[in-house]
Amino acid sequence: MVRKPTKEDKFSFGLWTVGWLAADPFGDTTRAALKPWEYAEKLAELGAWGITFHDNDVFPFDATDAERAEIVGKLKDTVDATGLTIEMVTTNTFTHPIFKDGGLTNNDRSIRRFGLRKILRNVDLAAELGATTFVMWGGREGAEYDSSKDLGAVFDRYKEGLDTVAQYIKDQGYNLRIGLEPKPNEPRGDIFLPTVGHALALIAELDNGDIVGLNPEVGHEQMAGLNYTHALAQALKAGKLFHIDLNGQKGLKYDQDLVFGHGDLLSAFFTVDLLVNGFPGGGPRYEGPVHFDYKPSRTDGIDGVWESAAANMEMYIQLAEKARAFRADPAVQEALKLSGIYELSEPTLAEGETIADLLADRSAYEDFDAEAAAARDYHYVDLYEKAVQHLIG
Ligand code: GLO
Ligand code: NI
Ligand code: NI
Ligand code: NI
Repeated sequence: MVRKPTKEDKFSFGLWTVGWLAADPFGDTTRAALKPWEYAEKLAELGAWGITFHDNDVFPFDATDAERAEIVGKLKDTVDATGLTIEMVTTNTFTHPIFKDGGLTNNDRSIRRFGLRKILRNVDLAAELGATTFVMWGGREGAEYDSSKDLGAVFDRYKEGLDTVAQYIKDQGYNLRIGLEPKPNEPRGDIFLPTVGHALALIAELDNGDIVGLNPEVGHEQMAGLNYTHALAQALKAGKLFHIDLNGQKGLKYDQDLVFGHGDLLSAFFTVDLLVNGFPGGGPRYEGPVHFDYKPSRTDGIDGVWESAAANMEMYIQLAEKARAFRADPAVQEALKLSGIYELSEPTLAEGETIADLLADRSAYEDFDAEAAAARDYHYVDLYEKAVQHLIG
């Protein structure tokens, strides 16, 4: 039996996850819609701590101010009554046909201005509801044809858009940070900012990059054939891991949004290992919410929605326990030493050593026995096997 989640676990879910009605490009919806607050209520019952949403998960695109206020009020009442936290708010700039060529990078300036206004309006709402992260997934910022865009102007407009939103947050004095969510493709043939690395590079060029970081998603990095845990590590070291989207993906295909751990389980184990244990040599830790961005299977009904929501949390709890046991195991600690894991924390040049000192150190090169060093056995397979044993044992 896996223990029940508590608020201390800081599990949160997008309302669009459990709220996905399972329409796909080839088929109609397979489930009926509940009200936003009904999803929230049930998530709280299952042990979630927080919820997140797009503006249009809660109220329609064309809602009047009065309708918007009424619906948001109802959700807020449920959130308060259940003790949930609205930790992140995000904007839908992808569903309505106006955004078919993107919001911030649309070729049509009037649509870029409309997109910005929709985002800023939602920044106000995020702040009002106490959210601390504002995710921006540029799903429609992309192209199918290389001739569709002035690719130079694309990055000027992307930066202008992000800087404008970040500047507005600062001007208003909101306690909000922006989390960019990279994705390589789907719904566009190619999406700009396809990976965590691309996003980090763009953030470094922003005027207001200090409050812009990342919201990396498991499946998105894996759709690019990349290692999610490595992406988290680099974002962490850059001080940019503001938020996470956990889910599951099986290889290079469409965005599956499976339950966390139901894709590459070993990769999920090492992701949780990094999140709960940090780097072996110390350093920045992720302290944010454990946020799930998955889709309940199209073949499940409403009971399956709740089973799958619970499965995400169960998976994380189990992997966290196993990852802690793995690091605490004396045999593993021995193996870590044998593999040289802790040696990597030692700077390659000694403290105060100059490049001239390095060049003068004959033991580092002239007298160095490269053949002997090359013969070192790192025992990485045995170390990995110990992790596998902890995972399945
Ligand atoms: C789609 C994305 C999407 C974002 C959401 C939050 O693949 O994962 O669900 O996470 O729009 O901004
Ligand atoms: Ni996604
Ligand atoms: Ni996904
Ligand atoms: Ni996501």
